[in-house]
Amino acid sequence: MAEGSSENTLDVVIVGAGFAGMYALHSFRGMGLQAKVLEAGNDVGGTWYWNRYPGARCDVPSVEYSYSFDKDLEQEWNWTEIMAAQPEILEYAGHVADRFDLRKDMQFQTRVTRTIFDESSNLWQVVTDAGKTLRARFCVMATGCLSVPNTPTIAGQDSFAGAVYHTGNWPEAGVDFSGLKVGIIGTGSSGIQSIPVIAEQAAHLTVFQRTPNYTMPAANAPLKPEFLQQAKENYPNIRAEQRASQVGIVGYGFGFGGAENVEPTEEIRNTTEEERQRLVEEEGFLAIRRYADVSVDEAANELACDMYRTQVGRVIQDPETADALMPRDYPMGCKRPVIDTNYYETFNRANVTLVDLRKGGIDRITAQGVSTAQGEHAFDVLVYATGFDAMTGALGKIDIRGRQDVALTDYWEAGPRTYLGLQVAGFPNLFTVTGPGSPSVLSNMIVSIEQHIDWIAQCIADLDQRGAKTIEATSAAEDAWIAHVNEVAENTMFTAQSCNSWYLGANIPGKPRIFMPYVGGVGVYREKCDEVAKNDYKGFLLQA
Ligand code: FAD
Ligand code: N01
Repeated sequence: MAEGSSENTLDVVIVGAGFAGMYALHSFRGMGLQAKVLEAGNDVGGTWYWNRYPGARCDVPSVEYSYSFDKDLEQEWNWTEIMAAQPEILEYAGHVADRFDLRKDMQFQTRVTRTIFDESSNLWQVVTDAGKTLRARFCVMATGCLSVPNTPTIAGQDSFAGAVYHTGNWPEAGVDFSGLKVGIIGTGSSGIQSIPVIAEQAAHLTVFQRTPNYTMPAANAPLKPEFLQQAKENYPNIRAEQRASQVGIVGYGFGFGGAENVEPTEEIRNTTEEERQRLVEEEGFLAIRRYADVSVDEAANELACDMYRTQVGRVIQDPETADALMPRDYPMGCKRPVIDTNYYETFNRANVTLVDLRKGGIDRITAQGVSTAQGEHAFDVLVYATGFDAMTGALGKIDIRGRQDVALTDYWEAGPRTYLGLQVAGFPNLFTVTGPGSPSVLSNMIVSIEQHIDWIAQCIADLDQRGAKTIEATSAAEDAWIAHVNEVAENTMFTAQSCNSWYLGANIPGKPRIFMPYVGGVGVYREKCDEVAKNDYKGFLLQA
């Protein structure tokens, strides 16, 4: 249908069919609203649909990384591992879609390219890559925080003769690495999860590492049936605790075969060198978990980093490789925490080579492989594990126009501006699920997704009840919220001078250096959002 021609006006268009879009559709339909989901992929699942790389897995206990909105769903789904692998999570998403008949209001293989707020009708016009336009009172961006893979620009990259993959856009059919020589660029979470699994299959794996990471052993294991049963019986308490917690995780499950959930209570500054060394020998990396000051004090953090490097040296047999794998010059905890299965052990394998790009970076990609200042590396397959244009990437790819045709990308030129991470001034009736300025990626995201969708659903119900047509954040409320978001992030490891994380946009050349998520905590944030709603949507302008 051509732009401008009419189709029934919907109440809500939802962009994205990940966990956010799925729950949004279920909620809005349940309120009697006409809602439709547009999704670029072929099916539901979002992150878990796209990230099918070997080793992809959740790092939140399965019983906690799951929807809470339906008690029967909670009881009928049986997680098999403490932390579920990608296929199981995708199966869960599919099960939810079937159970609530979600696909009938979803349109797949449809990318939203533009959304324009029409001030005369107070409707959003949502334009797809097929040139069709849908109209809706509300537009909910459930486009994901980690849904735009980042492939760095490297000279010659189109000349590589073999197959090229990105962990964030893995083929549905999978990849068989048997007998192949593989090169992988990147040692973030995706690299750290996939490297051990690819190494087991490939003839040879060359790892190109620019920055060594801090990663803790995952200690994943099958879920014991009696534990799962206990969790099911205890779900009301688990959910209540999650919602009131800092990051939406209560650690349920880590004591049942996985690493025990240790509350950091000790001060590393009060320890001696001998004591720290003894603990590393006894407990390895996990010894560090007991110290509370590591996350708030850079000097304390550096002591923990020393313990960490000692343990890397204990695990890695070759001293040069060990040295290359030791993170230096930035604090532990400034980036998204990583947990792994056999990551360091993998570098003791004869078929794995580590290329430390700190000793000479990538010059170019050639037909045969990668050419670095240290020499040539040839392989059959190249894998980019180079991350995402996080938090703002998916929104930035859509031409979003608010009042007076202002483009969101222009409004956000100096960094994202939101009120509560939910709305942007000048963009009425547009909601960003887990947007910048909310706990989002610092939390168990299903908890944060449910909280946002519940809030948006209640907001729409309240607007309808009052006969209000539009809701939009005021600039003053937005300014005050941004100031608060910045204030709570100050003096944390996240904003340390030496930190270069995707939370700060530092992985994307030219992206403004702004700490994007809200570090105040899931529980505190929920209270703030509820308070705003209760106080007549304080900080929002409602118009009839
Ligand atoms: P997504 O799942 O990203 O879904 C967004 C969807 O929107 C995508 O399907 C995308 O195709 C679609 N979309 C985007 N733009 C458009 C457009 N213009 N038009 C149409 N469709 C569009 N979080 C945790 O809490 N715990 C974890 O352990 C964890 N592990 C992770 C592991 C990996 C490998 C990754 C990449 C992320 C992980 N996350 C984890 C974060 C994860 O993204 C969230 O937990 C959650 O799945 C996000 O759901 P979502 O629906 O908000 O977004
Ligand atoms: O991406 P990343 P990711 N040359 O940005 C390197 C979630 N997730 O996909 O650090 C050479 O962390 C880059 O190097 P450097 C989770 O939230 C969760 O791994 O910039 N190297 C880095 O090593 C996570 O944080 C799980 O120096 C280049 C890597 O690529 C987020 O997704 C699993 C380069 C990118 O690391 C993103 O993780 C997977 C270049 N030009 C993902 N450009 C769980 O376990 C980039 N790199 C829950």
